[in-house]
Amino acid sequence: MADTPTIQFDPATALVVVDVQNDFADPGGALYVAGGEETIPLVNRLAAEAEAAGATAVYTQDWHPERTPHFDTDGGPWPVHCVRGTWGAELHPELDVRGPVVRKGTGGEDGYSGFHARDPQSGEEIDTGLHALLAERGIRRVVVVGLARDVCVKETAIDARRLGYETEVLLEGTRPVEAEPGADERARREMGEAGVTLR
Ligand code: VGL
Ligand code: ZN
Repeated sequence: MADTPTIQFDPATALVVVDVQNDFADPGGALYVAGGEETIPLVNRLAAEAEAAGATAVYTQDWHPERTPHFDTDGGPWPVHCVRGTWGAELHPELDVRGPVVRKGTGGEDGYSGFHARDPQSGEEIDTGLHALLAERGIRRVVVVGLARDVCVKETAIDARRLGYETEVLLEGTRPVEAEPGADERARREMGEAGVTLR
């Protein structure tokens, strides 16, 4: 990984590690993202560097009820995954957790972004508390890694930008799920258009 870009961490920067959970990062997971586990050594290295520099590392966790319109069993787009309290919802055992964990999708809403969820029925926006947590620590810049690049990483990065954070996605620390062909390319374009820096 000699060509991995270095990230300069400082106390106003947060490393946001999105959904590195068994269902996404273990080949036996319900919504396995190809190569998801390969991101873990890099993510762990970045988290250690962040900690050493006085930066914050935060971890999001997809945390769904058993039944939700997010799942194909109830008319949604995804196979059942990250059901709260199950093995699939646990953070991957090789992930070093060096900061707070923020759960999303907890009330049956879609919860793609680490910052907000949207109720698929009412359209209501639900705050996860991540923005307040970062604001409290004086964070101005966010570096996003994790899974999946074209779903939750994308939504989290675009939301961070919208909330005024300087936002970077380190592509090597992410993998796409590509539920539809072209989703990853589209996601990269959308992130770029939103002002997210892709490295
Ligand atoms: C995700 C699909 C459904 C993700 C979460 O973490 O990217 N993707 N729920
Ligand atoms: Zn989900």
